[in-house]
Amino acid sequence: MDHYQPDKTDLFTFGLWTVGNVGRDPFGEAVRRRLTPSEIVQKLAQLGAYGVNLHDNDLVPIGAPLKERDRIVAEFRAVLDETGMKVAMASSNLFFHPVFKDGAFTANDPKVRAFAFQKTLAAIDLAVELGAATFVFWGGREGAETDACRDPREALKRLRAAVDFFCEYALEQRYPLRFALEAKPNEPRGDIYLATTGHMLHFIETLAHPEMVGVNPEVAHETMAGLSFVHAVAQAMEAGKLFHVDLNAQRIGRFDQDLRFGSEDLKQAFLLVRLLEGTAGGERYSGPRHFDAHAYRTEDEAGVWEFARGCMRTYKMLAERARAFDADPEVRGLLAEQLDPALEPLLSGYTREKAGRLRALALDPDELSARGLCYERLDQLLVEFLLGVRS
Ligand code: DIG
Ligand code: MN
Ligand code: MN
Repeated sequence: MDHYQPDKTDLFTFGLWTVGNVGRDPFGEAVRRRLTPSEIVQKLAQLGAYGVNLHDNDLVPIGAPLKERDRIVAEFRAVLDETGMKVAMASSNLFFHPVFKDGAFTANDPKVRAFAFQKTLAAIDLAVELGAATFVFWGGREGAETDACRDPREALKRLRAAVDFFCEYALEQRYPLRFALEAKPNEPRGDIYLATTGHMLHFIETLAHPEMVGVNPEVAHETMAGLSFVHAVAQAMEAGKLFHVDLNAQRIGRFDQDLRFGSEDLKQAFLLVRLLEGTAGGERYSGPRHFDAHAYRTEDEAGVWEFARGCMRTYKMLAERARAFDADPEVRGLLAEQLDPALEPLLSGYTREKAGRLRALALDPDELSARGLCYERLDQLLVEFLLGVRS
């Protein structure tokens, strides 16, 4: 019995652009043929995925006449129905066409911004028609190479105006849709506005409808910025804003590699899955596990499906390891020792009485500092569970 064979209950999703990646990069042409959306849906269904995600133009070519658009969508929906696959998330491609070379919502030319609004209205309609619950904004072109081109404060105002506009549109249309903002520090722009998930969490609080907007953090993007992805996701979860998540792998100090999930920093991938699955006792993330990643350029089509299988299997293996780790008596014992519940009530919710009791406590910093925390033993246990030498 293969315990790591995924099924729809795992909620694994892939963007059409991920397994559909043809291996083109800035220094080389495509190495694989383009798969059709129907082929992708059928193959992912066979592998045990729950659904797919798409940008408007992953399915409908930009500028396609309405009749052609409707035919393509009808054909796609038929394959979704035939396979039981869902469209979990959708987005608008506001980064590929040259018109967006100075940005989409933040471009200086209002006609370009108007085109981005027009395109996004249609993409939101498509998302709802396909049953997506989440619409992602990834502002790949919302940035600058020279900040002489516009005041970054103006760019933020334009971004806020756009997100507020589309929240109002969804409300007026009574669309059952939430929006998720995806941060990235740079690439393709020299610097991208709202560079990290932390920036996005603040920005959301400045919006007209913050309750409709969350974040879609991506492993590679926070790692590119040299940040802890686990901390970014934890902050989003604690704020009730983890509306979606992009899973992949990344080596720090490199371009956005979008590698197979778990193929680089296994310890951080373990800690991320432990956080998402809630095996240590905290809230469990209930949304789709989206692999925004692609196969190595070295791979043929068989290699692409190995890539997809590997993303899902590694996630399931890490989830099983995290469950074992957090169920281990020695691990639980070590974590319990850290929590002295007696003083907790004093350490929040100011009252004059609490302040008085805190002042009266006899606390010897030298004595406190002498205590060892046993984190070496705890982390060694993590490593041994991760390596499978403890179960
Ligand atoms: C890049 O990481 C971005 C785009 O691929 C897409 O808009 C978004 C959705 O996952 N991720
Ligand atoms: Mn990426
Ligand atoms: Mn992404």
